[in-house]
This record gives sequence, structure tokens and C-alpha cells, in this order.
Amino acid sequence: MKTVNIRINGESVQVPEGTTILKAAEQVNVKIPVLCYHPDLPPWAACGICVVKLENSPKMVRACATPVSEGMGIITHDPELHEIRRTVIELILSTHPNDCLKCGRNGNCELQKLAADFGIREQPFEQRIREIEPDTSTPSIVFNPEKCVNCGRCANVCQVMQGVWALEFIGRGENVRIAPSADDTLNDSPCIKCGQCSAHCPVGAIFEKDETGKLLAAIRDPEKHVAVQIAPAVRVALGEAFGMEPGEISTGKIYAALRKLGIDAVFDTNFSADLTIMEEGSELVQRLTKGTGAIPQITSCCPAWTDFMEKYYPDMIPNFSTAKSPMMMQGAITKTYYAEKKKIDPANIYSAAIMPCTAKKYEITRCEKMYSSGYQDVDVVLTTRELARLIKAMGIDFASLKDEKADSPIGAYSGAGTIFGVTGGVMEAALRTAHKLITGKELEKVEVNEVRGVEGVRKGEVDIDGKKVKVAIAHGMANVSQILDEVRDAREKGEEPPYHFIEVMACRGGCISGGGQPYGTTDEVRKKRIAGLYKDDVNSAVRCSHENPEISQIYKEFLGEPLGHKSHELLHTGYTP
Ligand code: HC1
Ligand code: SF4
Repeated sequence: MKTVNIRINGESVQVPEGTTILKAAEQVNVKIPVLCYHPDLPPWAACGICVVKLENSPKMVRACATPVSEGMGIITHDPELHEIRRTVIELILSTHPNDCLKCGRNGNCELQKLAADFGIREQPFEQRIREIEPDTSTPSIVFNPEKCVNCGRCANVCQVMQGVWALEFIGRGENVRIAPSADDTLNDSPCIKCGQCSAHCPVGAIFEKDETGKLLAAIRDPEKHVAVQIAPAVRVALGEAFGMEPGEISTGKIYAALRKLGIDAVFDTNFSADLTIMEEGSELVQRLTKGTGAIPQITSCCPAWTDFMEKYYPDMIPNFSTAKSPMMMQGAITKTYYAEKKKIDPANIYSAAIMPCTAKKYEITRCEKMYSSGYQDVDVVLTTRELARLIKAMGIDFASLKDEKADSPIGAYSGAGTIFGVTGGVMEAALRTAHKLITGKELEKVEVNEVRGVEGVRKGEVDIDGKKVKVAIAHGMANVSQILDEVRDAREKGEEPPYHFIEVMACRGGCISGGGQPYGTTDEVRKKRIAGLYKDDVNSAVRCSHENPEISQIYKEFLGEPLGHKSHELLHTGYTP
């Protein structure tokens, strides 16, 4: 790789050609302030806070978008630059409400931090706030244009990373603002509720719909038996809100914290991820060996993805697995199997789910099949961020909690269940069980390396008993079209489908970087969370869904067999264009 020699504040440094000034400065531990820049996204150069000087030149450039060149001398900090940056921040503050105490981002807002770092105490510019009502039209996120600082990060992530284009800049000059496309409500826009805009917003303009009050009300209600499930990806991220490293597995502490909050039954979505594999794996085997459904089979546990598919690829609905997501399966069996076993009236069960995802808030009332127990199967979804706030507000010292176990049954999980939270994980878990179902034999080596990795689109072939199963994986919604268009093309030409099985997750890296995870997710953080879930798999006594003893128990005592009558009633769903 070609390198260039530059000076940053007089210090010589060699960096690869093409490196931006911002990245080069990081290499000598110089932090240039930013607001519109986010490492996940191409530089936008909208805010101007990262402006730096070039030696022997009157020119100032934006560090986020300017590549270094041989011999360049850069000054990143001096009193003049400080004043310029301070003025930029003051101008942004003049269009931003001063209600930090009541803002959801109070304490972790990037604008608030800049104002604090620059010691801003007064407001020299006239206050001009946009008076536009918050958009509360989706069940997942709230968009408050008053707080928007026009940094463009939300529109950028929605368009570039997710390929959805639900958000855009509209208007001209000083009236320019971010809005849902065609200035409609978010719910009427193409929005798929993934929440990536909320995870990338530096301020409190886009925020998960806070439903902590609903869970607290249920806990206070003496009639209610409150059952909570936690998603795979929560266990490697929640700890970050309490000073733990990304990827540190805190499952036992989460169970303990939930009991301290007053939860009656603590379950794990990983259990029902195993259940999903029994159903979805059997469905795949039937499609492959008996030709009883469309090929390729496509995973359907990600609700942002199912929303996208219904909107943009309705012709592929027959390819979706009809297996409900693990979260919805867990809700259904909590209010049926568990209720029967514990002799609790399901009307009195309050079923909550802690998820890394904002689209999960939408999924729980998505269609009538989400009420398969006769009640709403999952009553409320809180994101990882909401649970972190609740734990803090309740004065629980999370990091020092002793590990506890989940309740049983419907709490135990296999390593296959835990890797659902990683891109390629659902595929790998399904292949572990499909191998057993097709060959009658266990895999000698359970790790299916062909489907692991972080590239946005991955394709491979897995050998099951001499049959080559062609697979494809896409994550980050903008990467999906490439694969689906191949499937469509083959179908239109009357050719064999290019794949047998496709896994799609809306968020980059899978649920580990869902839109409801702690702020500050970057590729470095993603890698750590992914490693955490693979470690959880390796540490699991049981690695395959079909070997989870509580899975055998529920089929024996209640469900009968995968794809049987009861499973169809409780564990499967449909999709509408
Ligand atoms: Fe996911 Fe899933 S893996 S969708 O990414 O299938 O949210 O973590 O809970 O339901 O299990 C999310 C994660 C999660 C479901 C499972
Ligand atoms: Fe775009 Fe996702 Fe935000 Fe909707 S939730 S506006 S699809 S980033």
C-alpha cells in the first residue's frame, strides 16, 4: 500500500494514501471534533466543526472529507480554530431547543458534549426554533424535527446503509430540513422501522418510542404475572451502558437485573431461536427434499426485513419462511404452554421482550397471527437502551450483579440459538439442524465457516450428504437487492434458482448492531459483539437447537412435532403485499 508523509501539529506521521485528515489525526492521538461525521457513513461535510488549517496556506479544509497528500502540514487546534468551531456550535444551538433536562439524549448527546467541551455558557445568536410537531406515527421511533441539527446522519444511514430512502433533505436555503420522503408521516413513508436513524442521530431528534412506563405499570399491577425474554444480541451490548467492554457476555447479570426490577419469570429468546430452527430447519428440509415450497427459502425473523420485502419484493413472499421470529414464538408459548404448566390465566400474563431492535416494537401487532394465544402474544418491547435506563433509574449496580439462571422451561438455550444475533448465525444454526434432519447424523464440526464473515453479501456452498446447498447472506438492507435480483432474474428466465437458502438481516452485522443498541456502534464495536456471541456459542454445553433438552420437552409435552398442527397454529405466520 502506498503511504504518504505528513505533519500533524508539527509531528511527522506516515499514513496510507487516501486517508482523511480526520483518520490520520487519530493515528497520533489527536481528536478533531465532529458532529455530522460518523465512521459508518461516507463523509458529508455538512457541519464544518472539523475544519483544520494547512501549513503555509490561507486555506481551511474539512478534516472528515479531505484526504492527506505527500508533504501536507496540518494544524488541527489553535485559538483561531477554537473560535471558529465555537461559533459553528453557537449557530447550531441557536436553532436547537434548550430543553436538555427533558431530552431523551440528556447525558449522552453529542451536541451537548460539544457545548460543554467548548464551555458555551451564553447564547449570542437569536433563537430560531422550527415549530413542527413530532412525528409519532410509527410504533418504533419518534422524529422530533425541532431538535434536528441538519447533520444528515439519519438520511445518510437510511439511504446509503439501508437503501430505504425514507428520510431526505427538503426545502431550500435556511428552510432546508430533514423530513420523511415527500414530507409525509414516517409511517406513510417507505420507513421499515429499523431504527438505524435513531442509533446514528447525534442528538435527541430521532429516538426509540420509550415504553419503559408500560413495563413498570405491569410490574406494579398485583394481578399481572410479568414474563420477560431477552434477545441474543442484548447480552453482548447492554453492559456497555455500565462501563463493560462491547462483546462482554452479561446474560447472567441481565437475568439478575430483571428479577431485581420485579419480573416474575425470566426467559431467553435464545430458547425460542432454537424453536425457530426446529420449525424453519424442518421447513427448509421439506422444501429441499420434498419440493413443498418455493426455493430459495428466505429467513423471516428480522421484522424490518419482512416489512421491506412486503413493500419492495412482494413477489417473493412465497419464499419467506413461515416460521415466526423467535420473539413471537416465545410470546405465544409463554401465554399457552407456560401458562398451562404453571396454571396461570394467560389473561394475567404480561409478556415483555428486551430487543436490540426498534422494528420489534412494530412486529408485535403486525398481523392477527401475533395474537395466536388468544391474547397479544408479546405485550411490549423495550430496546437495550430502554432497559439500560430502567436499570440505572432503579439504582441497580449492574456490573457487580452475580450471575443468575433463566427460569425453566423455555429458558435454556443452545449455542445455535445465541448466534442468531450475528449475520450468518440463523443460517448456521439452521444448517446444523438441517444436517441432522437430512442425514440422521450430527455434524462432526458444528462451526459452518462458509457462512461466517462480515462482508455485506456472502455466497457459498455447504455440503450436506453429497448435496450442495447453495446459500447467500446479506446484511445492511442496501445489500439485499443484489441477491434478490439474481433470484428474480433466474425465475424470469425459467432457470434454476441460484440459491437454496438466503439469510437477510436489516442491520449491518446482524442484530448485534440493531437500531436499539447502546449508542456508539462502529465496525470495531460490531466485531467485538460478534466475537462475544461466537464465544457464547463455544461455551454452550449444547451447540445445536435439536439437542436442547427443553426443546425436546416442549415438543413431547405440548407441540407434538415440528410443522405439526399446534406449531402451525402458534409458531407460523403469513405476509401481505
Ligand atoms: Fe434478533 Fe431474533 S436474532 S431478530 O436479530 O431472530 O432483534 O438479537 O431477538 O426474534 O432470537 C433482534 C437479536 C432477535 C428474533 C432471535
Ligand atoms: Fe430509515 Fe430505518 Fe430510520 Fe425508517 S427507521 S427512517 S428505514 S433508518
